[in-house]
Amino acid sequence: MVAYKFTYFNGRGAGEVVRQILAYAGQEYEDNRVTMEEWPALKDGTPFGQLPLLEVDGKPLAQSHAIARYLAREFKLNGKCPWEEAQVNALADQFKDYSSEAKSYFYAKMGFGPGDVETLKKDVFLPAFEKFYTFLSKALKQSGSGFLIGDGLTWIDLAIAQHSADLLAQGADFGKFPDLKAHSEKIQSIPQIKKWIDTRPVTPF
Ligand code: GSH
Repeated sequence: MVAYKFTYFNGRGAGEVVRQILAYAGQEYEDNRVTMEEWPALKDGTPFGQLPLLEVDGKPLAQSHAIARYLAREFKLNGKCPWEEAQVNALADQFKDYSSEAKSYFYAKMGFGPGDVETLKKDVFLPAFEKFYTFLSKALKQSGSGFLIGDGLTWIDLAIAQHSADLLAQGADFGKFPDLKAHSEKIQSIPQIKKWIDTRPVTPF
C-alpha cells in the first residue's frame, strides 16, 4: 500500500485542495502540520524551499498544483478525457493568475503584508474577483452540470469551492455570482467533503 505524508502549515491555504482530494478519495495519509518555529530547520530539505510537500513512499513532490494534479490522476478527479483534463488545468492556471493579481489584498487582510485593506479591496481585489468569477460563471454555464468542467467532480471544483467559501465567510458580495455561491455549497456538501470540513482543524485561513 502507498504511504502518503502531506506537510503544510496549520492552515488551509495552498494545502487545502490536496487534503480535500485525499478526503474525497477516502485515502489515509499523515496530515503533518508544521509550526513557523519548526519551519526554518526543514526549509532547505524541501525541493523548492516552500510548502506544501507531498511524500509518496518517502519520495517528495512540491508545488500545490502539481501535487493536486498527481493525486487527481490517481483518484480520477482530473476530468473524463485529456480535453477535460486540459480544461481543468486551464482554470487552475487562471486561478493562480487571479491569486497573484489579488495577492497584495489577501496578504494585507491576513496581516502578512503592508497596505490599507479597504483601499486594496477596492483597487486590487474587486477587479480581479469580478474578472475571474466571470470566467468561472461562463464555465458553469458551458458545462450545465453544476460542476466547472464536464459532468462530474474535478479537483478544480474543490479548489474553487473552498476559495468561494472562504470569501463568503469574510462577507464577500456574491450578488453578481449566485451560481458560484451555489457551486460552493453543492461541492462542500458532498458527504466526504462535508465530513472533512466538519472535522478538520479550525484555522483562520
Ligand atoms: N507555488 C507554490 C505552491 O503553490 O505550492 C507556492 C507555495 C508557497 O507560497 N508556500 C508558502 C511557504 O512555503 C506558504 S503558502 N512559505 C514559507 C517560505 O517561503 O519560507
